[in-house]
Amino acid sequence: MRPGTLKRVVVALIVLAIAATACGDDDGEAAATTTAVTSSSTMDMTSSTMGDMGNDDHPFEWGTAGDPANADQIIEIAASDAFRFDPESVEVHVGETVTFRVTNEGAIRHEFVVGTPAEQDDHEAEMADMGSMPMADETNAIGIDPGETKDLTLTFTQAGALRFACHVTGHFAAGMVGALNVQS
Ligand SMILES: [Cu+2]
Repeated sequence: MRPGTLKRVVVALIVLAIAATACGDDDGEAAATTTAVTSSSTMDMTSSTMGDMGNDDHPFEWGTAGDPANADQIIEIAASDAFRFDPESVEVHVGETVTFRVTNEGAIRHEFVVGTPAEQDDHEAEMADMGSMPMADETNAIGIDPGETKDLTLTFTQAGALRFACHVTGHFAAGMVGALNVQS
């Protein structure tokens, strides 16, 4: 057994033990699992990257998950292989619950991620670190397969200039980003 192997096995066992006790819904336990995973020497990720990814149960400064049954409006958006959304700009209001109904009209996978310009830049950097691994759906993000239509419902709590963007490798850089203006 090489010197590093035992440590790796021990870390793996700790990760398994913590994962087994985590129920999934509890934020604290989920965070503990994330921390344990990032301490493994077999993972080439920084803890800050994983920490940012574990926030899917938390509200954002600009909004939170919305109840589709209480949506004030449904906004239909098409994603295309030309790396564009149609429409490229939408407006909503503070206090509104909005369902974004996103249709992937292309032949490749796209994403619909809502956030501030800074959050979009951070997300793009994270995705670049992770290669082409598809992201899991989160409060503010969905992945849409070719031909699929998928809903994302958000309640907006703060006015501001948000963006919706696709972070499949190369798409954001190619301009697959739109404006989401939250009016007061
Ligand atoms: Cu895309």
